Amino acid sequence: MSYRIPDALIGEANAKLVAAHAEDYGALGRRLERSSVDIDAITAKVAAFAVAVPTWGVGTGGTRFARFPGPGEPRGIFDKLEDCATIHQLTRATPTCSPHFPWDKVSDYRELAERAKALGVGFDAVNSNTFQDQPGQKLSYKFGSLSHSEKAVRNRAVAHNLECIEIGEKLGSKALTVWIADGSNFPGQSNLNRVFDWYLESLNAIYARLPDHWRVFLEHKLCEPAFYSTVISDWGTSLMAAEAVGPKALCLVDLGHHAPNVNIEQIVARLIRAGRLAGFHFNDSKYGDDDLDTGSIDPFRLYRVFNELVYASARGAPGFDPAYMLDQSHNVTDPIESLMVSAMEVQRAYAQAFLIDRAALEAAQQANDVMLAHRIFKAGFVADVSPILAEARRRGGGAIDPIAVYRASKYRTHKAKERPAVAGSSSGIV
Ligand code: LRH
Ligand code: MN
Repeated sequence: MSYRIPDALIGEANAKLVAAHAEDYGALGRRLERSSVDIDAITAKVAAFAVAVPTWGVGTGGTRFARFPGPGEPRGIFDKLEDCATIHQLTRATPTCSPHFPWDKVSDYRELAERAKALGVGFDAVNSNTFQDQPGQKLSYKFGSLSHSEKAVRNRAVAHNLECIEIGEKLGSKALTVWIADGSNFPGQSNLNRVFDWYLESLNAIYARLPDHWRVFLEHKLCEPAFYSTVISDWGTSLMAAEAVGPKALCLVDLGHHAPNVNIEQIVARLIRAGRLAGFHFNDSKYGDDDLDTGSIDPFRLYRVFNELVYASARGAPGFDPAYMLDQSHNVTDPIESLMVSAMEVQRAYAQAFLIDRAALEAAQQANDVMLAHRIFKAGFVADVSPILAEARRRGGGAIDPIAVYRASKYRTHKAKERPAVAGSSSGIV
């Protein structure tokens, strides 16, 4: 029988913390009341907020230089599901995971769906992979996939995406995320126009087979692994493609996929206005697609993004129904701890965005009272909403302090015993 953290351990730990927590929650509640903000209303919003865990993120990540796997590494999707369930058990913020194929390929998807159900984890968007060749693959993706110059390779890439949809249907997923590495490293290597036409031809073939109520998420990325041109390099190209194939095609924003200092919240505002915001791959970065923990480098940026999301939801923006997912690589931390903290940081930005007095902000913006507008805008970011996040967890049966309970459970030590290290095992990317 594989080890699960006993819920009693959460109860015992919460019992020791609840008095101090109640005091903090009460104090924050009284403070917010003075600005006619109902703390319980925000706690309810946070409790209903969910962000999906990337299955490829629960194993230790690495770089092209090295990967330093830790004890109890997940050996495959069944172990990954256990770890995803543990993250949700303690945070109550991550009821679904986002799988990646063929990394999470199994022979019996009904068995996988049943195991996930038993663990209380659902499946969010499925991710296709036409950026790596599989062992023995003849039609290589070296020079591209959905935009490859050879029809046979494009067809192979389309077929893989259709297979991902079939798998997703068995798992109860409702969306396909398509990120392609296609691009070039030399000026002149590829025809920048024709590759986009080929991509659209392939995307149309995938779109034609998208089940009802499914959506396809197009993920743009500035560069890497291609370093001169990338076929779907920015939100504008992604939006052109989405509008070219149909209303079920939407644009997914991976925070790390932009040039440094790009104003991502404005891109989010434009995609919301176009009714084409698919959702997010949350992470953080300082230089490139660093895939660092969400909120670890620039939590104010995350807050500015959530301001656009809470504002869109408040005004009932048409077609606004984004999917929230994490997409990170954990090279030096326990991936479970990083994913728990990152899920809570996403919730933090969400809760803080509700503390903006939107009527006062509107008036200050209208009056061009710059400093007043900025201070009203930033008021949410400087508020410590930790008691709200803890209360949402506590009410959901989670831990007031998930990291403390996780460490007290010795979950990783248990898994190290259950999961003998597999030489050459990988978390996915490396
Ligand atoms: C590409 C990306 C994409 C995934 C991959 C694991 O950089 O963000 O979302 O397929 O990481
Ligand atoms: Mn991503």
